[in-house]
Amino acid sequence: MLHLWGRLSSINVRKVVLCAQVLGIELPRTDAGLSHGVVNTPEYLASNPNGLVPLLRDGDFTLWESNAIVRYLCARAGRLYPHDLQQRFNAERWMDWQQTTLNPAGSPAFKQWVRTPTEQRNVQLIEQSVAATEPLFAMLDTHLARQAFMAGDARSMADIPIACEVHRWWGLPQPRPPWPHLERWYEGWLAMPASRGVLDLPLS
Ligand SMILES: N[C@@H](CCC(=O)N[C@@H](CS)C(=O)NCC(=O)O)C(=O)O
Repeated sequence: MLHLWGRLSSINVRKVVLCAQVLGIELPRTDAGLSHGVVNTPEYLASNPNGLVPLLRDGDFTLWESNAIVRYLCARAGRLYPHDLQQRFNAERWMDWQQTTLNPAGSPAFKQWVRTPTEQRNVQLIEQSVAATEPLFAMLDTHLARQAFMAGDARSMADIPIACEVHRWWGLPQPRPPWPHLERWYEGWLAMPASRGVLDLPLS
């Protein structure tokens, strides 16, 4: 019944695929967005008027916004979705932070390094993006020095979008400071078979 639309080169699609794999959910996927098209068809726009990916269908129900989809899949599976109200909102808070703070900080460097031809690359934009992003990863490193996972002692839905951000940042051809606690947490992700096909993908 479940189906996903979106190209795997999108961080927002990768989040959903990683989530499904961690939950052990079968999630057939149709490539959509950029060169794949689909997102501007009337049928697609009827379900997602933003014309963006990802889009999830579950029977008659459709859902867009990647972190909402991650929440939905976890709640539907009854896993990685904290039952305790305060624990749940602890996780929610990190997901909102990823979307509103970490992602906008790191996106320009990603777009310049990966999606911009060398001769058009804007080094200043990369430097600004690095300057905005490194303090955020340092903050995550401090956070993960105190606890094993983003929202406490157990992996939760909050770890998924952040893992995809780390995957994208680590894939850029630039040096980064040592963040040992963040590295430890991310190595835990890479050791999970469920991360394969997502966190080992080259950026594109
Ligand atoms: N806030 C939205 C952002 C969705 C978004 O911007 N998706 C991008 C890919 S990361 C997109 O659809 N780009 C146009 C395209 O692929 O055609 C979400 O998290 O789902």
